Amino acid sequence: MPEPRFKMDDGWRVFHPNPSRPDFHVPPGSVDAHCHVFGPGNSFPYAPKRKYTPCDAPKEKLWQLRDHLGFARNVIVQASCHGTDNAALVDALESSEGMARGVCVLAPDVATEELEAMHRAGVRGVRFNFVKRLVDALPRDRLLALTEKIAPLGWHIVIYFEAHDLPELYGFFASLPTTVIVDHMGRPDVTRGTDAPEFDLFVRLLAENENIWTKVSCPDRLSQTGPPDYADVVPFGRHLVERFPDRVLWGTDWPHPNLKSHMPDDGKLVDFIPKIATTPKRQQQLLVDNPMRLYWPEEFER
Ligand code: 0GY
Repeated sequence: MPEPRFKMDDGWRVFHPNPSRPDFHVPPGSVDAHCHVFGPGNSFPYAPKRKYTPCDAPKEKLWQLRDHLGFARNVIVQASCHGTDNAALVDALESSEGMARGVCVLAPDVATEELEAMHRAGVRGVRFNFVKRLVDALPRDRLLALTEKIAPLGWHIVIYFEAHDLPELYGFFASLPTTVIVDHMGRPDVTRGTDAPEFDLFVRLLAENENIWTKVSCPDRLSQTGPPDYADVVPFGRHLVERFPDRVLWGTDWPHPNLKSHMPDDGKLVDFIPKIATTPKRQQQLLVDNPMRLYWPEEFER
């Protein structure tokens, strides 16, 4: 074994070594629409400007988890520790036999040929990250220039921000011309309830902009009451699934970067799904129809 080139941060929590098998059986063809691959760092070095150094979380482990949880497909999102070098992502997509799609992160000067190569590998979106502890966000004019670059490919935009930053970002998000997916329900403060002004503003963002979707993911990041039930997050997820049933996605967020409180058992995260998508119809929309329509439209016939 070669010496590891990177040492994970002190206190970094490694993904669950042995997740339980979920009680909830996901529908056939389900998509885990938010997960990551990290490295391995010796083959795919972490970015010099990263804000954290994770444990390696290679594609083979992701495929094992997919099969263990009963999922069929993945959408892999480029994480900030890899910066704008999407090589690990592309490598995973290329070895997925068409069963994974990707969301990349782009430098403003990305070449058209590079975008086209990523498209061939299965990339279908770009992520704009506004979470200050993770990245120094690009100025808006550069992000808008990127939206023009991706337009010919029909890609969408994934946005990641925290609820307290939404008032300032609202107008920018509403102006985006593509389908837009908001990560992790816009990261509400769940101690404040679903009728708090911040969550209300987030719901308004979706109500007023039919091109904006959200991932009802990451109860483990948002919860104060904690595992295994994440009970305080249920009303938020359920509200969004009921109000916007054809604009919601779900993902494990494996390997769960930067979690400090605990490392979730991925099987228990799957058992969270029927609490927020309470009927077979809603589960089919959340786990199959919506992600297939967005990421595999050529295979989606409904
Ligand atoms: C997530 C959440 C986080 C990390 C990243 O790109 C990233 O590094 O997205 C986080 O720390 O909240 O979606 O993986």
